[in-house]
Amino acid sequence: MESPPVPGPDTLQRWLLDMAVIRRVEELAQGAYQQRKIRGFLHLYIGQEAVAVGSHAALRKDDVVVTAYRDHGIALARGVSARAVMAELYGRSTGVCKGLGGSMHMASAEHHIYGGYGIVGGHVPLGAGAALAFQYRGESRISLTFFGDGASNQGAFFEALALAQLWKLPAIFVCENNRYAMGTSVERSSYLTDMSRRGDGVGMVRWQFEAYDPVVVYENIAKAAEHARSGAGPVILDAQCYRYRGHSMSDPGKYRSAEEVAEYRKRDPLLLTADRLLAAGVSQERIDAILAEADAIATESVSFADASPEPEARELYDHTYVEGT
Ligand SMILES: Cc1ncc(C[n+]2csc(CCOP(=O)(O)OP(=O)(O)O)c2C)c(N)n1
Ligand SMILES: [Mg+2]
Repeated sequence: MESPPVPGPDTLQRWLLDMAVIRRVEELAQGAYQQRKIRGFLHLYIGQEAVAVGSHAALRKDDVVVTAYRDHGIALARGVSARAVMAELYGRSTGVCKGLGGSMHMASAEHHIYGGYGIVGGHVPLGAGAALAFQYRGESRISLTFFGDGASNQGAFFEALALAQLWKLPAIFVCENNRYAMGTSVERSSYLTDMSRRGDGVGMVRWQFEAYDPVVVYENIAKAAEHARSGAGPVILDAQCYRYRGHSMSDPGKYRSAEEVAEYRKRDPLLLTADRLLAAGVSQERIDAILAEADAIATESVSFADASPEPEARELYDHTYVEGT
C-alpha cells in the first residue's frame, strides 16, 4: 500500500484549530456541568483529540462513523458545529439531536455519524451493519467504529468481528485504548493489552499504533481505509491514547497518579501539532491566533446554547421513528 501524502502546514493549522475547538468545548462543558447547566452524564474527550481529527481526515465525507458515549469530539471532528454539540449537551432544541439525545447520543445523518451509544460494546455490530449495507448496495463507502479498551472484552464486539471478517466487510474497528475503563487499568482487565490482537482469532488484518500525533493517526487510518475500501476485508487497530480527565464528571481519578497524567501530557496532541507547525516555519503568533480562534468558537457555542429554548414536552416522542413511511 502506498503511504498517504504528508499534510502540509495549511492542513496542520486546520487540524490544530479542530483539535483546539474540541478541547475548549470540553473544558467549557465541564464548567457548565459544574454550574448544573448540563445534567446527566458527561464523558470528556480531552487528551484524545488527535484520534478524532486524524481519523476524520483519512475518511471520505460519506463514510460512516459509529462510536460510544465519549462522542463529543468525534461529532465535532465530523463537522457537527460547536453550537450544535454544546446545545445538545444543554438539552436544547437547537442541539444536533434537538436536545433529546444529550452527551452520549451525538448523531447526525448529514455528517454520517451514526451515534453515540451508552451500552459498552453494544454499538460495534452497528458499525459492521453499516459496512454490510455498503457492500450489499455495491457502494465504495466504509464504516469506522470506535470503541474503548473496556469494550474490547464485551461479547457483542467479538461477534461483530467474526461476521465482519467472514463477510469481508468494508469496516475499520478502532480501539481508542486510553488505558482505562472507568477506574480499571487495561493491565488489570486484559491479558493482552494490544486490543488489535482481538482480531487474531478471526484472522483480521490488525496493528497497533501511538495515536497522540494527528499526522500518525491520519497515516494509519488512511492505510486501513484503503485496505477496507479495496474489498480486502476489515481492519482492527489499537490506537494508543490517553484521557486526562476522569471517566465522567463524577470520577475523582484516584486510580492513577498525577505523575502518570503529567507523563502523557508531554505527548499532548495540541503540543505535538504546534511543534510540527513551528518546525515548518509557522510563527508562535499564528499558533496563538489559532488557539484564540478556537476559544472564541467554543465560547460562542456556550452563549448560543444558553440562549436556545428547551424542547417542548410534546416533542418527547418525536424523532424516534422515520416519519412518513
Ligand atoms: C454493557 C455495559 N456494561 C457496563 C457499563 C458501565 N460502563 C460505562 S463506561 C464503562 C467503561 C468502558 O471503558 P472503555 O470501553 O475503555 O471506554 P472509555 O470510557 O475509556 O472511553 C463501563 C464499564 C455500560 N455502560 N454498559
Ligand atoms: Mg478506555
